[in-house]
Amino acid sequence: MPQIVVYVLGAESSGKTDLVRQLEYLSKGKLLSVPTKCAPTMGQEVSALTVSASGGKRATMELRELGGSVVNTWESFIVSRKIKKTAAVKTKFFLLYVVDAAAPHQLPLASTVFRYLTEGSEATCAGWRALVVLQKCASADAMTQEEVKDYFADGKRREALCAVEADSWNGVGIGDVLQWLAEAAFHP
Ligand SMILES: Nc1nc2c(ncn2[C@@H]2O[C@H](COP(=O)(O)OP(=O)(O)OP(=O)(O)O)[C@@H](O)[C@H]2O)c(=O)[nH]1
Ligand SMILES: [Mg+2]
Repeated sequence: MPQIVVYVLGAESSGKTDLVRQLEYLSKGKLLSVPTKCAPTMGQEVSALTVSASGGKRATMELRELGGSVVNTWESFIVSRKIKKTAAVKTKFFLLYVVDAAAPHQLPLASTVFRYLTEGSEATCAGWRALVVLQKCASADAMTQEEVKDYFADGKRREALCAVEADSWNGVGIGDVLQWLAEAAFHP
């Protein structure tokens, strides 16, 4: 089984830490049912998540959230983790890109950074499986995934772009994110 590293990126206050907490809870069969307070992530937070796939298969992955306030240093964090790859153990990298569905004003910057990190063969996250997580989807006037997808990719990339609506305050879509991670983990 290859080593799996999942980067959780997104603008400040988009809901990354809250999402990670709910993923950890749901992976243990529980769900947080009250809103929680999270301190802003200063730098990087690393945790482990175990996901289950069909047939009883399980995979443990390393989750790395980078705070939105250090967006200027995301690349150097990622590059230093990529350098740690050893020839003996294959490492797969995935990206959970969290977007605040209730903050349309953040969309231009959020999508520009996503494209910068993922588009083109030289991009830092080129070739990674990526899921755009539209967080806080139960908020009033939340944007839908169809409304935001055009910002994040064009043409064939747009058609292939995976996105999910989620709300970590009530658990909506958290199971879908876990399922996406499990499928990605066991995809050849
Ligand atoms: N309405 C709503 N608010 C949420 C949800 N998830 C998180 N929040 C709130 O959004 C704020 C920011 O959440 P965080 O998880 O700390 O955001 P973050 O993306 O980790 O922020 P940084 O670490 O600073 O980059 C907090 O006040 C959360 O309680 C959600 O599903 N719905
Ligand atoms: Mg955080």
